Amino acid sequence: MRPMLLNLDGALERQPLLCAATRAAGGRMLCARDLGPHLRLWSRRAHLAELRRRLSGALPKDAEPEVVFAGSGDFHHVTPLLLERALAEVSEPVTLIHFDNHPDWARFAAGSHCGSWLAAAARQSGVRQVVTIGVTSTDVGPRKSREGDLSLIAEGRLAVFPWAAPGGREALSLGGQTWPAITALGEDRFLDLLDATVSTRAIYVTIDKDVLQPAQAVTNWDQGAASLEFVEAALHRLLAGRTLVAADVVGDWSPPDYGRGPPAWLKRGEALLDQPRRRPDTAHADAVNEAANLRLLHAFQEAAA
Ligand SMILES: [Mn+2]
Repeated sequence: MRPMLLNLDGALERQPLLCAATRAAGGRMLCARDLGPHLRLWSRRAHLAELRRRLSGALPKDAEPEVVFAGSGDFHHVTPLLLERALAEVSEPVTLIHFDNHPDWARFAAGSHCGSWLAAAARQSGVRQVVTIGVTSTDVGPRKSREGDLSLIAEGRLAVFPWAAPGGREALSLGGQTWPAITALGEDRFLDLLDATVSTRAIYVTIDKDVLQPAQAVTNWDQGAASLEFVEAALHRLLAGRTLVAADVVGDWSPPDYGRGPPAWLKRGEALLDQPRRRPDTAHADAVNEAANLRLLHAFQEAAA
């Protein structure tokens, strides 16, 4: 398992222990900070295409699976690119395991959005199903869920296990499907259910650290209630007897930089509406996130060994 640091916002270069662990495991940092403002929050296709070009040039894919750390959750829409790289190397169906406080299933026509990338990933050939784990956001509630691309559920491509279901219910019902809330079921029984739900031998894992409780990650988004111990236990359970084809991790807080011009104004407005207005202490955020990233890297390395 080779770590790769995709530096789009400076968050990862402020994590010296993660940088050292990456080098020690034969990985490296790809610096693309010039693309960061264009990609942040949402991106036109041209900038994603430029990132794809740089990834294939600078990080030639070999047989070893990679775990890519990509900085803020505002960049979660790089996951389809990273998944595409991984799928090119495998010839069997893959399940995408998605830890997140949000469903990331919104529809967005103008390119790709950090809240809209899920359908593009779910519909890549080679992906059999997507399993989203840990959502507490009201995005899955009765009113907001209408903004989502629920055809993924109708097509049997998506399962969503919320941490807690909207309105304090014990389960989430959407598009004719019902999934129990993790807190209602209990973590151990949930892991049994998760294991039974994932029907493929190969998995790709994407983790947005906003799924974690605020003591264990500092992100640009509203956060959930899962613990790192829960995520580690889920990875351990999923990877017993399965193959990890690759993984990515986002959710490192960084001060938003959208560049200049009209897209930046739109993004600033949108962030004001959608994101918490806290401005955490950068050194504290970096230290908390670095500790979480190191634990996740370790969990992936252990599973791949
Ligand atoms: Mn996300």
